[in-house]
Amino acid sequence: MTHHNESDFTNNRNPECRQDNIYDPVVNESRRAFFKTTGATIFAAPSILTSRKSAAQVVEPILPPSPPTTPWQEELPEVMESLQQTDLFAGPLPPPQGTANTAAGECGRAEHQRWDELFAAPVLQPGEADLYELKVEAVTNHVFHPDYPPQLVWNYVGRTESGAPHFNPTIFARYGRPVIVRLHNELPENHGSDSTALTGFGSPEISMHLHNLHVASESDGFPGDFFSKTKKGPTLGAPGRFKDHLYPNIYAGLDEFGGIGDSREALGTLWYHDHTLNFTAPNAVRGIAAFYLLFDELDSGDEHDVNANALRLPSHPYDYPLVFKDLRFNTNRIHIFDQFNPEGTLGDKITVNGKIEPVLKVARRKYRLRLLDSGPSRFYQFHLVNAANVVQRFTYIANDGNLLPRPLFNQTRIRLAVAERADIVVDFSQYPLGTALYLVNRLEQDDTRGPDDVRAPGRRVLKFIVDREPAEPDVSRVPDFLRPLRRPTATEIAAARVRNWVFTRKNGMWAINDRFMNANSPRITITKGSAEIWNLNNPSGGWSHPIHIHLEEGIILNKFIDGVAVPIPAHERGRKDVFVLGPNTRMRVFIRFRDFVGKYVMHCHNTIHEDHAMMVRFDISED
Ligand SMILES: [Cu+2]
Repeated sequence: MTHHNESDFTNNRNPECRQDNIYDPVVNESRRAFFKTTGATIFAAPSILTSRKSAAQVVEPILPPSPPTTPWQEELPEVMESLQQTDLFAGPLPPPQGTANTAAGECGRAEHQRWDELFAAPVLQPGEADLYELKVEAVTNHVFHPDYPPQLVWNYVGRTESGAPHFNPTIFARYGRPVIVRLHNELPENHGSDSTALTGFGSPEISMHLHNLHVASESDGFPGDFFSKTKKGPTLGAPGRFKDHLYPNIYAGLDEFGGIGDSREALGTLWYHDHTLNFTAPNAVRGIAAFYLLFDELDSGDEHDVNANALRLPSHPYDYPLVFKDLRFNTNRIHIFDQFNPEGTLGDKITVNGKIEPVLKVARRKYRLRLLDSGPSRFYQFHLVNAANVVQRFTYIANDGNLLPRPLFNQTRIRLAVAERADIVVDFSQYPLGTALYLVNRLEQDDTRGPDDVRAPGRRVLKFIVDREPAEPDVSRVPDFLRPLRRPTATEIAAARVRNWVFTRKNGMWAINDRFMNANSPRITITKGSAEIWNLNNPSGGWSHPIHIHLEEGIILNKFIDGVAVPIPAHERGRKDVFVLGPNTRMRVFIRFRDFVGKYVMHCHNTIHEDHAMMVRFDISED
């Protein structure tokens, strides 16, 4: 096999490429200083390595393993509460408006697109939207595990009904009903002044991305739109204490279909996380990430729904999101992360909803479990096993944000790359009370570049205990058809513009088409309403890149490994927002760019690759 692209890149000394590197002076003085002092090493690195596990590779420093923990000490809550709304008409700040309210302390975002279609006046009127308030805060007493001391995390913090803090709350939303989230940045401004400490990682400026909502650019959490009270990203008008995000909850296809768009484009399992330029990995691994679940007439979130169209999948509280994150702890049992190393820090402790080796007690009935790999860079292959490690079966109903056209019954494994999601339905009614089951990860991975082999029995990351009969009969179901899929026609495919995107290692960092991220100007501009075919190509044998495209989902038309067409796995045959490029893999993806204009990004969602420049800005324009 050849690696001509990477060889070409090695020899490329075009100075313009270097100017494209992302280390914007406005970002962070300490990080800039770091790259200034070590820049020679990084940019002159002579060896571009194309095969894994080569002795010549520069890899992350060898860290001792995280201190041991005794498993199954803590229980996850049996009910995952949703975030309470906040009455933004009653608070000290003025209500949301279309134009950024910089006089009231809002950062200088662009004007909300389509505001006049959604609302009656330039300032929101009562009852027009669901309103939420979140503060990003430093939380100093988080417990990952009882064997580890309480310690610092950063979270989205809302309030419960009683006024108690609600950490990384799940937001429930519904198509046709806009949501406005008022996001406050209350992180300590002087955080990270000790830039060399592995425990001082993270940058206290934030940009909130709701992955992968069909949303206007100014509410998308563009990486260059980060803000704090005194600092701002290069693409934002002014710093501020807060920012209003408008989530219209319309389906893609608004311009084409009218109403609230095309219901075939519905999304279900979304998550919001920090997306600050250069600092997504440290900020998200620090804990700034949570779920946003979106419902509509089909996926109505009510298993008792009498509407004949309703799917009646298992619903709250038996609809339960689970987020996985790999963390590394030092000998003092404190979470560490190396935000300066382009190899990042591979975690060896897998947290589930912020806890190491927790227990979830379940009733004897069906559950919808929504699994999310939030990175920073570990891939998983999950199996559900019993105490004797015998693999159990379940039904796979949704990949990424989307219900599959038809459920995949009798599944035994879930493979997840960073940012991928899988919704599965597990029927716990087949087990006697007292049964213990485990979610195990069988995918080996020993660096941040990508996964290795599958090995049984794997590592247990979550324990289920079937501990009670359901309070009422289980009326939920998994119908044979879930949501129809709009496939592109042959005419649309033939008419689509084709673009090639090549994802490679470059000078010790990560590039797209030989260039690094530049937040300040678009690499390409696309006309709103057009459709394109994107060739996503990972010519390396050494790395895996889960590629995420903002705003729109795509449909994989073809997949090639080593240039040979391979079947597209069943779970990748619906819509996708993460395209998992394994080694020597290329995909042709059909995408429509609809309804909104402005700046967006495509990037590797191995957040370490992303932060080290494997990201591209694309703009959508009116014509
Ligand atoms: Cu990558």
